[in-house]
Amino acid sequence: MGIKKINVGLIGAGFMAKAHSIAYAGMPMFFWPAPAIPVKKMIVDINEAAARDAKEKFAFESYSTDWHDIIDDPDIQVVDICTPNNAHAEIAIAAANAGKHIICEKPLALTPGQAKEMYLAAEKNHVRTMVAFNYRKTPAIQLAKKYIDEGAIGNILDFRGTYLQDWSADPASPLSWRFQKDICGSGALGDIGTHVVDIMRFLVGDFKKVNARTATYIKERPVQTGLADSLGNSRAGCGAPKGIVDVDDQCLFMVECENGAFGSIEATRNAWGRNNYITFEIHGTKGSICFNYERRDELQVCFASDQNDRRGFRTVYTGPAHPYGEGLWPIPALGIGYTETKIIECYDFFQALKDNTRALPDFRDGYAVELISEAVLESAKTNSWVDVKKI
Ligand code: SOE
Repeated sequence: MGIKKINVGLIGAGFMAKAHSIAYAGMPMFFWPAPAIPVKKMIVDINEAAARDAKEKFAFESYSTDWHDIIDDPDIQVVDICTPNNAHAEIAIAAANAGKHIICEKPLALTPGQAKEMYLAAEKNHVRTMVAFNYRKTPAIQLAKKYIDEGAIGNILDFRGTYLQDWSADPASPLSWRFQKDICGSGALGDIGTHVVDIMRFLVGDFKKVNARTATYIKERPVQTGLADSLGNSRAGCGAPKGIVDVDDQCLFMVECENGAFGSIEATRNAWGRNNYITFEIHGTKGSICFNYERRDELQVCFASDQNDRRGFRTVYTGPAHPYGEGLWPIPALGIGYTETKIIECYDFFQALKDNTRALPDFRDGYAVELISEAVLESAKTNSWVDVKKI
């Protein structure tokens, strides 16, 4: 059919490499004719055994322990960064300077300064970018966006969002890179809070100011043995000496948007019993929308225009009639998973390359989120409202 093949080099062989590799393989199977056929050329990890294993497991053509091999390979057009956060900037800037398109895991960088350099390098070299805030790709969240854009819930008054997990609630769970500021930048805020920030920016609009509290409840943890991030497996840290946690375990903040809407966002990885509890509720002048990722096929909506003896929340199960539905499954509620969000992300990225348009959310959005994170941390430190800097 003459569909273009685009070669991908992926850096970092952990959990995200698995998600992205499945997406490269699955995207053309869902969205046909595909905007491109991604070809898994090379996977890199500093741990040779992990790189070798990942090549076989995720079906790459080759592997290396040096990410420069991807940058230097003229046959690779897309660089996919799935490393811990502290490596994003250097790799992305090198990739942009080599003229390669980039998809980078979130949060984009350790600081707004780094994010700005990444964004500017991409602009200068005219390469396309995407930051992997995949949850906004959930069809139910895209449907929420459609209803909002159509005016179905009127002007947005407020947004209340959470991202709650419990994998770090056990003090015996190990000190992975996600608790070390020089590697991750911030804790619950950067790791998961930024997903909700991205969703709120997508659905409600730009942030004007924030007022935040952060806390670190577990101040030291057993140093992790082994390289792979074990995401809270307390056996991985068993008996090891302890190291300092220098990032937030929890953050909670109020938001005022440029358009006047208010919001609140809460993120923690210490909420026993909560697994991947991304929720939001949006109230508008003509209706409300509710979402819970743990029931991600469903969108709860209430329209004020409904006759008042039957007004209330109704459940819409996403399916073929909804965003991306033509490519996904033929019957509503067959089930959208984490994989599907990554497949849609991959589809949007390659579609943008084909159309030569922005692949949203891109490095500009990632930079905007970094400016918000900076304001949140500053607000928590100074105990005051802080204006979010403009790009
Ligand atoms: C750990 O909190 C984590 O893997 C996040 O880093 C991801 O962004 C989230 O999707 C799942 O949880």
